[in-house]
Amino acid sequence: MSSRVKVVVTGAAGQIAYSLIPRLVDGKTFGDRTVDLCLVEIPQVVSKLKGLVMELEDSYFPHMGEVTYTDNFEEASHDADWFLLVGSIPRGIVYEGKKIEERSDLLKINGGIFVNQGKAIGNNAKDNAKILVVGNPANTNALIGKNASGKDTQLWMAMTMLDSSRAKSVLAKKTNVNVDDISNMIIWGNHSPTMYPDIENAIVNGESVSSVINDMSWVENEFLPTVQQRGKAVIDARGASSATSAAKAALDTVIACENPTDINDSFSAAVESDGSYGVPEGLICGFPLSTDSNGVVTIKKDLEISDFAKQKFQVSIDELSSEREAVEHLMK
Ligand code: NAX
Repeated sequence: MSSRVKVVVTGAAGQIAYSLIPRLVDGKTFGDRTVDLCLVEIPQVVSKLKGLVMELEDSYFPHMGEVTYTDNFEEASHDADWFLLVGSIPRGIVYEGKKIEERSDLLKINGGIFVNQGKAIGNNAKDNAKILVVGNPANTNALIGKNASGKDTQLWMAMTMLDSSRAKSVLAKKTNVNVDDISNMIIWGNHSPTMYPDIENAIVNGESVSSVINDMSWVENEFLPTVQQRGKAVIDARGASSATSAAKAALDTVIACENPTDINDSFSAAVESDGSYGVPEGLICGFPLSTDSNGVVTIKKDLEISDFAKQKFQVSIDELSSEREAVEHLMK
């Protein structure tokens, strides 16, 4: 493994990035490696990044390497190892006079960005680059980007780690344990309210969480809606979408991809379906993932899914298929 890693972050002047960027260079996410940062913004706000770079310089990060900023993604993408694609228009803001609440509006506005970014990554980044799409609609943005990249050796992911962390938090409270005692918390499907957080495969101190809780009515009426609607609940409460928790989840995804996964555990992100678990090939879908000692990330295949879970998961698969249809014109 090289002693340096180059990380490109888009949406670098946004609220998630403000929490995310310093922690990329704090020596925890990439360990002892020197982290070169390339921060990307749209032309209207790129100059603000001067202030962020000043703050980074003032923060004393011994693992921080070269830090640059630009509004030219193509230029930024050269030889990069990691891309954290945060930049997009979030739900809840007013854009051209309309409050953006619907996924269809987000798809329209954000989809186009990912064609150009995908092409640049395919042409210029490292062959084994890893790309985490955070900007919503994350799964379909990743689908568009991956398709445009034309390179299968790079790993495209959409972030579902925040959903998994939210689910762990609810289950830890319910079973009166620490969040760290909950493992194998899988988010199947889309990063949207149709996602299926899988309580039956989740484990608390070696036992299935659903058998410890043993209350399917609580699962249906409390657990699932709480996790599925948490993003909206945060927007309603703070008047802005989740930021510091989203940043932490992005860092946790990077760490999960950079370090081998425990044999009894998995981590959550959406990746391209190879047909596993009956998901149509090519969809970027939330699966249980595992990283090996060479940093190769694969879908864990040996998990049982109950009929209850299959039914819920199918709703999310159908949503992903219809999102793919909606962006077919961007997939040429
Ligand atoms: P902000 O509006 O604070 O920041 C977004 C930034 O992206 C802005 O500064 C904007 O100028 C920049 N940007 C837009 N287009 C760009 C482009 N083409 N290249 C570079 N930069 C670009 O939003 P923030 O709260 O940081 O959220 C960012 C995205 O994360 C949103 O799409 C949001 O919906 C999504 N989220 C995804 C989550 C997930 O779990 N996958 C959870 C949190 C969040 O809702």
